[in-house]
Parts: sequence; structure tokens; C-alpha cells
Amino acid sequence: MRSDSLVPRMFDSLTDRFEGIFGRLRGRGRLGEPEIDEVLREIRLALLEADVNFTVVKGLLARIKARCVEADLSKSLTPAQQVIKIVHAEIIATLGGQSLKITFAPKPPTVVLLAGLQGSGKTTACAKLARWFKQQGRNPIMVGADLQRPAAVEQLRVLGSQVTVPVFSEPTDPVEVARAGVAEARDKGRDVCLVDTAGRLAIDAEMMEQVRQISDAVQPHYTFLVIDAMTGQDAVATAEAFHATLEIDGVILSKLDGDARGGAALSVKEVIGRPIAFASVGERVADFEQFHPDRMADRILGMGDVLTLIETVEREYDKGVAAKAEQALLEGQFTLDDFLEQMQQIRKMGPLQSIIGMMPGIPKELKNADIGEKEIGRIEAVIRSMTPEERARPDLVNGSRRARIANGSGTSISDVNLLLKQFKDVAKMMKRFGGAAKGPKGKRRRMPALADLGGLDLK
Ligand SMILES: Nc1nc2c(ncn2[C@@H]2O[C@H](COP(=O)(O)OP(=O)(O)OP(=O)(O)O)[C@@H](O)[C@H]2O)c(=O)[nH]1
Ligand SMILES: [Mg+2]
Repeated sequence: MRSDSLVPRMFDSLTDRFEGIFGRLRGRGRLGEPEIDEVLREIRLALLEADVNFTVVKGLLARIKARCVEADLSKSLTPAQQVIKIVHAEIIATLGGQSLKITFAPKPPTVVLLAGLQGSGKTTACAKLARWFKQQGRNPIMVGADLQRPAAVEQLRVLGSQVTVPVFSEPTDPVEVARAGVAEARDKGRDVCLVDTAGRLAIDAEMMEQVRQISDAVQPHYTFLVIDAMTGQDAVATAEAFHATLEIDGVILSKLDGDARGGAALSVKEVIGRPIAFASVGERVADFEQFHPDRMADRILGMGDVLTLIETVEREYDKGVAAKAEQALLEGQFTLDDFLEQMQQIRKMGPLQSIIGMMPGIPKELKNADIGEKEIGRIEAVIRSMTPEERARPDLVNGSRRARIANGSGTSISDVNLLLKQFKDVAKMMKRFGGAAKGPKGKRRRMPALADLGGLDLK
């Protein structure tokens, strides 16, 4: 099962590098200039290897260095934290600082034009964006102005029915269709009009002229350039070329779910001076999100998306249940019922994958693992088919009981065996945490089961 999370895989290796660099940095005491220079060299290499544009890296490193000097780290008692803070802030700035705030035309419709190379993901992004506007309470229409490819309008219609947004097109010419589409939006009271245009294999004058004519005809409030993040440095060249003709307002980065190095994507804002507005991270219409530079920086630097995680946990995690589980494990009486309760707490917080993606320090294999809701459902079914005694003392569950439990829960004996084994593993791990909780420093670990989900093979 695919998860619902929007964790771009593209920055995985860069994240690994940063985790390594920062890990070593934390292990150090005071930092003199040579040590700082070494760290900066490592960061520079990591960024270049991730395919971040050379000029962008140069500027970024110069700013980081200047701020390190200014902070006079040699006198600092927490130099590592300060360096990390500076790098963090500068990466956010490189990504554009703040997320693009979409405003709406006082006189509807708000016209949005999508441009980009062939196959960059324009048509897909058009539908995803229409869906996003609907979620904002808007009433969009899509206009198929790609008459280049015979099936283009049909593709848009199929997507339109998926996101339940109407599509306007007619077999005239692209500029006419776009103009008529905006008029249609006005007549039908549609307040957002998204115009999908044709792409070409390479940037050519004719294509630029056509999209410029469409732009002149519809006077878009937003012109978004769709860039395929898999295309590396070409993405930057594309952005420059389009921006020279079209006056881009923002970029939609597509295919961030790919496994290419994503650094080029990070360069776009610096190169054309326009922010990344949205990120497209998969083929499904839901795989789309507004781009938040701060949250993206957190993830790239391996800090997880702690802000969102803390918000979610505070909102959803029942403190009574947490206290009870902690007590149970301190007393060595953690039962399957406690286990199930913990699982339900986690489930309340949303798709597991997105929670794990937000947690710092979780290995990337785990972030990519398919841990789904179905599996929790299965665990729940098995536990519910047990008697209260069995839940308290799982070693009571013998062979014939396992068969009956499997039967009763609509699972298989191997599912039951697997769960019992997982529980045993977790219980063992809980004991270790229990020891730590009673340790001399009195530092208590919260939510051991959540933190230890990594020990589970929830397939
Ligand atoms: N994995 C992944 N695939 C995507 C994403 N966005 C688009 N695609 C796929 O990329 C292919 C091209 O997408 P389209 O939306 O048709 O691209 P386009 O720019 O409209 O293409 P043309 O109209 O031919 O220029 C399709 O197979 C999409 O499903 C994404 O974010 N992730
Ligand atoms: Mg298209």
C-alpha cells in the first residue's frame, strides 16, 4: 500500500549527508576557524553532489561563513548548535523564505496559466491545482489550450472528472481557446480559471511565442512554470529561458518523488528570483502540496518536520493513555491491550508514513517502508479476537488458540504468530526503556512505543 505522506525522496541522500556532518559537529567541543572551514567544505561538497547549482552554492556558503564569523563561534559554548541554526536559516532563505501566498483577483476569475516543457507535468499539475483550489473553497474551471497533442484535452477531461472540476476546450486555436475559456469561467461564475498549455521537446521560439500570445490574451494573475525536478541542471536553464519570455510568478516542482538528486530544484529560487509555489510528489491527484521553505529545510537537514509533529502529537496524543502505558512498562506489565491502545493513539495522528517522515533521526529505509493503516487494522482485529487473559498474558496463546484467533479475526495463523512476535520484541524493548526511565539522571523517555515503531515489521 502506498502511504499518503508527502515526503520527497529526492533529498534523501542530501539529508543523509547533513545528518552525518551535523552528527560529527555535535561531537565536537569548541570550534576554531579551521574546524568551521572544514564543516563549510563538507556542506559545500554535499550540496554540489546533490546537484545544487554552483553559483547558488557559492552564494549560500559565503552567507553562512559570514554569519559564522559574525557569531564569533570560537567564544561560543554551543558552537555546533549555532552553525546548524545558521545553515538552517540560510537554506530557508535560499528556498525563498516564505511560502507563496495566493491572493485572488477582486474581479473573478483569477486566471492561472501553466507553462513548461513537454512532459514536465503541466496537465497533471493543472488538475492537482484545481483540486487544491477546491479545497480552499474555490470554484475552479480548467481550460484545455493544448491542441498540439491530440489526446491532451481528453487527458485533462479524465483528470477533471477525477477531481470533479469542469473542463472547457474547443477545436479552434490555443489562443482562442484560452480567451474563450476565461469568458466561459466568467459566464458560469467560476472564480478560478486554470489554463493548461502545450509543451515542446526543447525550448524553441515558436513555442515561446505561442505561450506568450496566450498569456497576452488572458492576462493571467499567476503564471506557474512546471519544472520536472528529475531533469537536474536543465531545470535551471529551462526556468531562466521561460522567465525571460513569460514573467513567471512561481514554480511548480513536479516529480519530487523521483530518486534523482534534487539539488537543481533547490537552485531555482536563487536563479530566477521566483519562489517554488507548489510541489508535486506523485502521480495521484492528492500528491501535491504547497511548498513551505522552512519545513522543506527541516526535512533536508534531517531535522524532520518537528513543528508539525509536535503540533500533531499535542493535539492527538492522549496524555492519560501515555501515562498509563508508562506506568505499565515501569511495572513490567505491558499487555497487548496497552499495545493496541498505543497503536490507536498513533493512528489518530494520521497516516503513519507522514508521522515517521516528520521524525528526526529515523533511517530512510524506514521512511520509505510501506507501513500502512491496513496493518494496524489487522493488528487490531487479531488482538480483539483474543480473550482478556490472553491479552494480558500472550504466552497463554497456544497452537489451537492461534488457529481460532486467526479464524475469528479473518487473518491467518502466520499473521497471529507475527503479531505475537512483534509484541514480544516491543515488550523487550520497552523493558530496556523502562530501565532507562529509572536511570540515575531521571530522564524519562516519553512515548516509547511510538519512538520504537522502528522495531516493528508491520508488513
Ligand atoms: N511520479 C510522478 N509522475 C508525475 C508527476 N507529475 C506528473 N507525472 C507524470 O508525468 C507524465 C507527464 O505528465 P503530464 O501532466 O502529462 O505532463 P505535461 O507537461 O502536461 O506533458 P505535455 O502536455 O505532453 O507537454 C505523466 O505520466 C504523469 O503521470 C509527479 O509529481 N510524480
Ligand atoms: Mg499536458
